[in-house]
Amino acid sequence: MEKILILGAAGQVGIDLTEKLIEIFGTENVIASDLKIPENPKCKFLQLDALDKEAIKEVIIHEKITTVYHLVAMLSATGEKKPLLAWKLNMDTLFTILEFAKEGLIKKIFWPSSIAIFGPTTPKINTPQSTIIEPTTIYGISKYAGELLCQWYYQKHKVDVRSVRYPGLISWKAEPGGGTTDYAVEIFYEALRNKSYTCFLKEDTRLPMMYIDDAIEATIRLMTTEAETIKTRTSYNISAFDFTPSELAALIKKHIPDFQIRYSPDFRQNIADSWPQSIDDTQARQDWNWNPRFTLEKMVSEMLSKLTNKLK
Ligand code: AKB
Repeated sequence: MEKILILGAAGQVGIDLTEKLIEIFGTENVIASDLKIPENPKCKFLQLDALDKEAIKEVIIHEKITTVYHLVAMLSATGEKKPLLAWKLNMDTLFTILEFAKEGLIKKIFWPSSIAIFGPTTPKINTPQSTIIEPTTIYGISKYAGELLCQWYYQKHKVDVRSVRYPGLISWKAEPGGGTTDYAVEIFYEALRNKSYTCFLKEDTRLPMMYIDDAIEATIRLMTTEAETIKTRTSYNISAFDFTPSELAALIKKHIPDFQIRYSPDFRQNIADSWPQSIDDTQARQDWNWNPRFTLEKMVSEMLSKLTNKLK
């Protein structure tokens, strides 16, 4: 039986992923950790700083951890404001976990990459798995360096590290923080609370996005597949749908007719303009049967109904 440690369990992916892992592996086999203490931890929770190598090592040994889900990262927008800290947090923590696997302390690692690895020279429509990759944000640079590190540890040291490139993720249990795609979550809160939203991206900025349930499904599917079927040891493209702020607003208006959107683009516009508009995920579909379940329309209905309950 696997014994799992989640680093970054209180973040946007961590909250939903922890619940799913408990459902699959049982409460006794999952340990959640973060700097931030969650309100209602659903399993054993440890307050851990991902930069504290010794503390993590102790937990891994003491709890006989076999698998680490390493979700800690500083995202694109905050990373541009704190580049040195973003690099340190994103790279040092990955090195730590990869080294533990190399030493034989753990058997398997999940580490997410992002569409942020792509840059202005990448083909923007149906961006292929392998293509020109010249990211222009610190976050994107750190994620691409991380992908190559993962591949290096796999090839040189047989470390079983697996990864997907998340697009913008849309979730209702946890709010994202510090990303460029965060508007696609904020808009739902503001639509329900104030019937209006001022978007920090231009109305026609198209980005690849995914509902959180599909992101969790992709993560679990990749992590539970046979090691031999995983042909890509950098990170897999995964895709669900893409939209612009004005298209999303039009869909929200179908449910909330007096909803209004305004646009006031800020520094995040440049970041968004450097990223793809849509992603080709053929390889993930072929290698481990990836297939998203949520369409854009289904995601909008689900977000509005879940958040309506949450905000009551
Ligand atoms: C961000 O906007 O920085 C993230 C991402 C696309 O990885 N959501």
